[in-house]
Amino acid sequence: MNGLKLHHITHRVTTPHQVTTPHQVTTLDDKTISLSTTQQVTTPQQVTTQQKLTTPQQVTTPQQVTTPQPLTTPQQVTTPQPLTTLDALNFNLLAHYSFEDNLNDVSGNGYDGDVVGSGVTYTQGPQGKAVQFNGNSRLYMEKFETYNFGSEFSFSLLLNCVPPTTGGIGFISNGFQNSGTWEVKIKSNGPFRISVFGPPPELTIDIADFRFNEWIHVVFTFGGKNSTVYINGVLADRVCCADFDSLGRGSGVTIGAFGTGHLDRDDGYFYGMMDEIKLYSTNLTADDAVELFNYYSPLTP
Ligand SMILES: [Ca+2]
Repeated sequence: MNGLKLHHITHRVTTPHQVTTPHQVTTLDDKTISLSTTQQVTTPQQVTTQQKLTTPQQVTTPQQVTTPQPLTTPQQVTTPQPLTTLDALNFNLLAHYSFEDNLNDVSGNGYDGDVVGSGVTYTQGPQGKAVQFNGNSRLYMEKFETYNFGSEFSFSLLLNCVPPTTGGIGFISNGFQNSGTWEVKIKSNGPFRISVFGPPPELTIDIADFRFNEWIHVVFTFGGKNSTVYINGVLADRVCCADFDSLGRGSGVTIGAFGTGHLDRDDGYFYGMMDEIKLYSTNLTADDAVELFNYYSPLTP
């Protein structure tokens, strides 16, 4: 009985060994496969969303806007500060004729001139070229027909005048008496005269010792109540006291002969040269006259 019992025990021990091992191996393999697939799916989703969010934040435009802040333009603007007196006068410049082979108004205001007569020539003057008159032509600036000179105006010019043989000489004007408001002339056998025509008084300055055949600088200013003439920067004469405006009377500016209103009596053609004629809309001071003269000096070609 004991030997049979031993045989039964060995049979029960071997069978459980064969059944348990294959079940455990398969379940372990399934778990490892399923774990590896879930890791591969989750990682690319997290990486792509973070990269897309961070890149637009780094390319921020405010960082590029900060570059134009260190601009040093105000330092460059400070250079033209030292304005000379002539620069300041140019703000009130109506017209400027430099006669560099033409009759252009180089102030840019468009008061260009035309020749009336057989023509003028250009020759060497104190400032580049000068215009030369031969006694049969004048210049006319038509645009001044609509300009009102008002209570203040001035002009500056360089001239070299041949003495008159017969009749008078017209230098520059915007007409005579009822046809204009001011003129510069030499009457027949008379002095060098600058007049402003009011209703009916007129302010007249006569210069007795006028110098011919040499370059001189003349400044005339009108200030509503008085007129002043400077020759070569020195006060020549001053007259007062009127109280009128130099109203426009429809005439343009004539240079080199008598102006409108004179032509029916005597043309008064000018012989000689002129240069750097400037007309201003203000009443120039004595310092301005000196400054202009010094600028053009020496008055030699
Ligand atoms: Ca010139």
